[in-house]
Amino acid sequence: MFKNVIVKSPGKSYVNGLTTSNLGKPDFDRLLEQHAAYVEALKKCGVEVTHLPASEDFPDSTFVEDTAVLTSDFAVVSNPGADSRNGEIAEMERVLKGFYKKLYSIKAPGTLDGGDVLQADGHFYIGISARTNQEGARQLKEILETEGYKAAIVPLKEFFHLKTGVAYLGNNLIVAAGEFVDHPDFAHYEKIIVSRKDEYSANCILVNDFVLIPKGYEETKLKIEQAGYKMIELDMSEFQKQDGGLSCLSLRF
Ligand code: CIR
Repeated sequence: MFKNVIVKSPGKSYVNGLTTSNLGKPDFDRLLEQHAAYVEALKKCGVEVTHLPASEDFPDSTFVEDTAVLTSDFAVVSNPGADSRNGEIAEMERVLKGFYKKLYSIKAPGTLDGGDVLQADGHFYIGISARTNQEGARQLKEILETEGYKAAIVPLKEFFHLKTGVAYLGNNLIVAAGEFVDHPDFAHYEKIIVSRKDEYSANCILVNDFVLIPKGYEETKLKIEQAGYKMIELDMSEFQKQDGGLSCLSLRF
């Protein structure tokens, strides 16, 4: 069970953040509404929400997931691979010191974005992407193994971050899209397979009794409901425009 989440409001500079998508400029008012609905959904899941104020100097900093990897008893501050985002970790490290006695950090030349790290019970998967390099992944693997977890490094072929295409819902069940559908590292899991057209919905999260998924992906929603989960759907359009998924907006621990 998660007790806590950390979220961070998007600032006005959000619309100038990094993106590879061609979905248009985010609408700031809709963005704030969508962020507020996300926070309300987390509260419904029974977690305590630590809500950080916006930082105009860091346009992408609402995507807090990329700044750390958290477990119940230690935190790893990441070293984000995009220059414009790297400074986000200073605030997060301060915040995490309020929750954790044991903090590790990923150090240069290693880079790592939290969006490339998936936990499935005692096993972590660490993606190598445009943001996470081999050295960053190696450092995290070493930390996790020291702490008694298993860790596997997964080079990505097509997805932006590892969790863009795969989620873990507990009970040995993953939600997989694209390159992860037949990936040998995930062969031993039960799978909900996400179709190409619904690919964005592979980035969903289990928070205690609910699965949060982006709105508008009926096929995936139905499959997850049929697997016995209660769902909360969230409009994510203004986050999707900046390559952000549902998991990216919070750190859960
Ligand atoms: C970025 O390019 O860093 C942001 N615009 C989106 C980050 C999304 N984070 C994630 O998938 N974990």
